[in-house]
Amino acid sequence: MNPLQERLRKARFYGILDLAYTGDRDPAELTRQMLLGGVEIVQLRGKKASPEQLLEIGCAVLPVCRQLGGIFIVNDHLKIAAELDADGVHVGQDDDAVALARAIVGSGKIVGKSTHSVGQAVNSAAEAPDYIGVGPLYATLTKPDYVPVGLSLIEQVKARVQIPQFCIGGVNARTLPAVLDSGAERIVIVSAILQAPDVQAYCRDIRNTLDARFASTPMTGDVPGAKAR
Ligand code: 3NM
Repeated sequence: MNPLQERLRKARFYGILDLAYTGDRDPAELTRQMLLGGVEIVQLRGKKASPEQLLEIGCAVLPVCRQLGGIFIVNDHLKIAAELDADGVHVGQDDDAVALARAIVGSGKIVGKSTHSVGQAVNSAAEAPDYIGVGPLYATLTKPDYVPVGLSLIEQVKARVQIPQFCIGGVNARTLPAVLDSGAERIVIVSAILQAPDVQAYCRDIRNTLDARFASTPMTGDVPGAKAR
C-alpha cells in the first residue's frame, strides 16, 4: 500500500463538491471550507459540466487539497483525472472498469467504485478498487433515480467485502447517528454540506461526531493490536 492509499484507508469523511449545488460560489473556497471543517477526501462531480469546465475547476481545487492535505478525486472522467494529476477517480457501475481507470489515471492512484447491492459490492470488490461506495442509504435528490438500499446493507456488505466502504446517500447531521449505529465506518456527504449556511461549521460538526464515535475504534480489517486511531 502506498502512502496515498494508506491515507485513504484512514479517512472517514468524504465530501463531494457537486456542481449542481455550488451555484455561483467559488469551488476552491468551498473546498477550503470543507477541508478546514475536517473533510479528508474531496470529489469533484459535475454531471452537467463540460470537460473544459471540470478541468478548469479541478485546476483551482487541486492546489487547495494539496495545501490542506485533502485527497482529490475526480468523478467519472478518467482523462481529466489523469490530466490534472488528481489523486484518483471514482467510477459508477455503468462506467469504466477499475482496471482501465487505474491504467489511465496511474497505478499508484486511488480508484473508487459505486455499489448499490451486496452482489455489486462483491463483484466490484473483485475488481480490486481502493474503496467502494455503498448506497444510497436513503432517498436523495442528489441521485434521484436510485432506489434507497436501506441501512441494513452496510453490515451485509461488511460481512462480505474487505475493502473500505464509504456509505452514501442522505447522510447528514440528523441521519449520521443511525448510519453509524448501523455499522458505517466511513461516510460521504454531498447536499447537506453544500446547502449548509456555514459549510466549515457543518463539516466540523460531522467531524466531531465521527471523532467521538471512533475515538478508540480501529477500522475493520486493521491488524489486531495495532494502535487505534
Ligand atoms: N452516489 P447526498 S448516492 C453521488 O449510492 C451519490 O452511489 C450515491 O448525495 C450512490 O449526500 C449519491 O446529497 C448522492 O444525499 C448522495
